[in-house]
This record gives sequence, structure tokens and C-alpha cells, in this order.
Amino acid sequence: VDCSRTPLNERESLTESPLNKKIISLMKNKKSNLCLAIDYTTTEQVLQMVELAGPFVLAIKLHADAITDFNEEFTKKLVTMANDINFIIFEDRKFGDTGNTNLLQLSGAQKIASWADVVTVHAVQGNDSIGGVFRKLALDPAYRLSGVLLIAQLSTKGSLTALPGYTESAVEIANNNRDVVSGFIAQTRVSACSDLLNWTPGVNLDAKTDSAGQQWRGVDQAIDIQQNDIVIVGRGVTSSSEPVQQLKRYRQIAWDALTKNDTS
Ligand code: 5BU
Repeated sequence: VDCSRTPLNERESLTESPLNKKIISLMKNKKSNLCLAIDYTTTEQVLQMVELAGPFVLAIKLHADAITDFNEEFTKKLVTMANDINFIIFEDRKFGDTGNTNLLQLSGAQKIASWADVVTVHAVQGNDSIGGVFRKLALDPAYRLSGVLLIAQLSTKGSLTALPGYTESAVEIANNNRDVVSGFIAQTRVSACSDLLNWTPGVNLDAKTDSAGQQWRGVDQAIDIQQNDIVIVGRGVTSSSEPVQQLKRYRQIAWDALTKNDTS
């Protein structure tokens, strides 16, 4: 399969997914294919970083269950900021259970489906636990949730997603559920389909590993060589003493890498 990318303008008109149309249009308007992973543990720290980062990023990725004082006031503020500054709210919940349990968790204590635009879902649970439940909420306008990202590859050392056939099976699940699967979390582009976006974590310009299994590589490797669309950067920005400087740096390098061959 030729997994090289189609230029953004073409992809915007090709995709039938309202979520991906929104994502691509945001990317173009903000000249950003940067998603910031804010893994802070208090709502105050997270909101402060959202305010700083909002103008530079396409999306803000959270782990709601890592925030010790998580509450509804927080998600209200987050949604207001997302609507004002224009970014996608991405909850990296990594759902991976029976469809029924996924559904309970989506609308459970954290009410994820009501504030997140997109959530991560493990392919390991199989097609039937993914399609029905996520589609039910993502296509219901009563919920903010509009799509899912299927985890086709993890960035961690020794991940079992590297076992033969895993990634291909994840791509097959995505192909069967195009109306609800917006794209993938992967290391290297996994599908040539231009309407499926490839988001990639494991990006850091100044470090290679955190000695807890994470594997980082640079933006050129992630975008230019591995043909991903969107880079997810966490500690490269959030552990820096000058986060705004880092946001500008990552955004520029990632955008240049994505658009350098776009002629349309
Ligand atoms: P980091 O600080 O750049 O390592 O942050 C990366 C973020 O992406 C962090 O929130 C992880 O939970 C998330 N992540 C990842 O690193 N690797 C993966 O394969 C997946 C998610 Br899926």
C-alpha cells in the first residue's frame, strides 16, 4: 500500500466526516498540526496551560483520570475555551472493554462524551465492541463526542501492537466503521486512505526516552519519514520552563514538515 499523504486541501474535500472536515479546516486556519498532551494533575495547572497553548495547537489532549480535582466546572471552562480559541478536545481514555462497559464509561462519572470531541479506543476489543456504541454517541448531536481514534500502534518499547497482524486488523476495523473512526494513533502511517488522519505520540525534539517505556523521536522522522499528519507532544512542552517558546518551535517545525510538499 502506498501510504503517502494527499495534500490537505484535497483531503478536506475528500473526507465525508464532519469531524475531519473540522480538524482539517482548523489545521489550515491555525497553520498547526500540533496536539498538546497536557498531563498535569490539577485543573488549575491544566487550564493555565490550555490558555497559553490554545492559539498554537490544533488539539488539547487530556487524561481526565489523572486530574486529581477533576470536576464539571473544569469541563465547562474547557469547552468554552475550545469554542473561543478553536481547538479539538481530545480525551485519551483508551477505551478497551465490552461495548456495554464502554458506553457506561463514556457517560459515567466524568461524562466524557459530553465534553470531548474525540477519544482513543483500543482495537484489541474487536469490531463489534467498537462500532455500535461509539457510533451511537458520536452521531448523536446531544453529545459533543464526534469520533474516535483507533490505536493501531503504541509508542512504547516492546508494545504488543507490533505483533504480526495487529495493526492491519486495526485498520480493517477502521475501514468497517468509517462514519465513526476519524483516524488512528500510530507511529508510522498505517492507511493510505486520505480521510483517515494519523495522529502520532512519542515526539520530543530534545530527548529519546523517559526510562519508563516511552520512545521519542523528532518531528522530521514522525512527519516526513513516517508520514503522520498530526504530532502529539507532551513533556517536550509541558516540562519546559519556556512552554510558549517550545509551542512555537514544535508548531513551526511540524507544520513545515507537513506542508512542504503540498502544491495545492
Ligand atoms: P509525552 O510527554 O510526549 O511522552 O506525552 C505523550 C502523551 O501521549 C501521553 O499523554 C501518553 O499517554 C500519550 N500516548 C503515548 O505517549 N503513546 C501512545 O502510544 C499513546 C498515547 Br496511544
